[in-house]
Amino acid sequence: MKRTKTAIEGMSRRALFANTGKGAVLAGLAGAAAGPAALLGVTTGVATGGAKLARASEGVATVAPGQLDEYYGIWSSGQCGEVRLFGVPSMRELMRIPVFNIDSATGWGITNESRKILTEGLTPETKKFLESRGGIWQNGDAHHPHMSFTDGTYDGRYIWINDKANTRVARIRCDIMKTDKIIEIPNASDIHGLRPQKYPKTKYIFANGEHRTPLPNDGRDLDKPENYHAIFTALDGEEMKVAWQVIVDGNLDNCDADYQGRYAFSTCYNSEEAVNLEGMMSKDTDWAVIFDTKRIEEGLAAGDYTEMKGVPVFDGRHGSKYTRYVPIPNSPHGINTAPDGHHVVVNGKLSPTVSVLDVRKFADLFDDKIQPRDVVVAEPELGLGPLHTAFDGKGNCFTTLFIDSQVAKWNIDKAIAKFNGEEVDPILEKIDVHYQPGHNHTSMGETKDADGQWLVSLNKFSKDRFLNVGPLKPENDQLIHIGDGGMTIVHDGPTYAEPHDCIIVRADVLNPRTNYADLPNPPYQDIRDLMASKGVDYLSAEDVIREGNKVYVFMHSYAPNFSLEQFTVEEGDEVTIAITNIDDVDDLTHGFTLANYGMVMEIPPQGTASVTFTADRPGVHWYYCQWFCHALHMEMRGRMLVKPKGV
Ligand code: CUK
Ligand code: CUA
Repeated sequence: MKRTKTAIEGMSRRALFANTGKGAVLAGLAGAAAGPAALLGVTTGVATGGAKLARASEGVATVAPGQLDEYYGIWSSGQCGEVRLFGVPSMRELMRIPVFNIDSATGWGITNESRKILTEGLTPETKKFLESRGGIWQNGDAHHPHMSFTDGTYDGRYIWINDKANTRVARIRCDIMKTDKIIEIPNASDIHGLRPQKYPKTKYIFANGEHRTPLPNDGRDLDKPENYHAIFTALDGEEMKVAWQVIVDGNLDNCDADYQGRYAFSTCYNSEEAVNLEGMMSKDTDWAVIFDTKRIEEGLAAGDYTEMKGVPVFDGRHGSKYTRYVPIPNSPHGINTAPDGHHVVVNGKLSPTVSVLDVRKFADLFDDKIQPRDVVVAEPELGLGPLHTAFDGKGNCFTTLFIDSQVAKWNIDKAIAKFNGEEVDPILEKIDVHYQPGHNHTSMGETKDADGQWLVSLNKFSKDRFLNVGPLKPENDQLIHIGDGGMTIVHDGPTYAEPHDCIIVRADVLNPRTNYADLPNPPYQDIRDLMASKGVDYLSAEDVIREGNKVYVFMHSYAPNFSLEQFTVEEGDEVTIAITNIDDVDDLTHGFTLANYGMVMEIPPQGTASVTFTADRPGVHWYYCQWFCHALHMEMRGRMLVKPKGV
């Protein structure tokens, strides 16, 4: 196949030489030579090793058609509200998982099963607020997807993600890759940073309430910012219930946890507690706040808390025994624990520095044997706008520099040596990224199994990197090879708004099912129970059951048929349609779209899905399968006949 050389390929080579100097380029290529098979072995149509290397550095796909990736990338999507699965290193988008959004393909937000998940965890106030607004939130802002841990590494059970827009935390079960729980966090306003406990097995999910509001936020203290508070939440990730909360000083931004299972920590900006930009930037320092979960659990047992909306809330403001505040230069943003298990990198944002904390000093800090700044063991100056840091598991860090549009690679030990007065430069290399990076992530880099192979830089701007698609441009997620020797950009990946964050998980960690047969805790349990209570077998259902003005339409589907070709209801009936897909062929999903009624659902292999609506439009309404399933897929349809009232 003839391939046209693209502008990107032409550019990146030049950019590489221009930015890093010849030595670094050669070193980079040497690094690629030692790289994994994914980079070298499967690039198609290139005969010699030298040519492969050159092309790998020029941005060609690195996983051939039909080949599988070595890693799953689990991407957030910002204001799209969903989670996306990528293959790494190919950067192919594999799937989207609706979470906080309404999804037109799967009927997420429309089916009974998804609406239950979207509503059951809301507070009574929010439920009431949404009564006249369709019953569910129509949007979300999903930033931080993180997987469950066992012993400091991913265990493939769950993914949790925050919703900044409507103060929620959701959980995705990894056996079917679907959202199974969503809860609203009471007392907090806008959940931002989120991380699971890493050790011994994820119990708490730590979630930062970013914005400061009155507590409770019920109309009191409207314009008295001095009475506003931000709140930190630990929720039980298994139960999906809030375990406890802590009121803090300042705005909470991002958070992380240690590898020992005791401390969590968050960046705080706006220590000024101002309500406008000027005020928020007036001081030179903000802080990182450290939470001692053991002390908090002791406080819980001792009843040393106030209950607010059914949740134990601790006062963790300055002077509390449950927290410590470590001064950090101006408006820190990301906070990342290194795979060495001891160092925590706090990214300066408005300061060109990152501050490295040593968790081994936290016990002394809580015992007041040392001062807060004594836990800072290094503070290298890296460049302008450090936002987030990733790790290679070999003592090196990769920090995004938003303003400089670069990633800086630096060494922790060297940074510590420099902090202690030695004449060393901790910065090993810098690479241009395109453009303005936010989060970045290394393969398995947020676990003790960080393997130092790949780095993804999630860039906020793409500018001229892709064909012009109008004023709204995609973001640009760049794949960078980081094997020994140097960083090399190997792929540009446009993404739709706005993946803040991702994790890169070894493929063997995740083993999703291919169908819903004998699924534990299935989302459709309620509807199957309802069918059984009416004497209907979901596998052979073809029943229309009327109870007053409620009509139950139970079907099964098998390509290319619905078991009911038609059914009749009366105008004003409350209709519940449930369909089980009995096909047991791999990858055979059916759908149900009820035209001009706004009803749609995904009917997964050997799963059941249901919708309920009022049949308030008389006439003939076709329903059809919207998932291409068979040569006669277009014919997979039927009619709902709605008799006008009084006829
Ligand atoms: S935040 Cu967006 S770049 Cu929400 Cu993790 Cu840093
Ligand atoms: Cu079933 Cu298309």
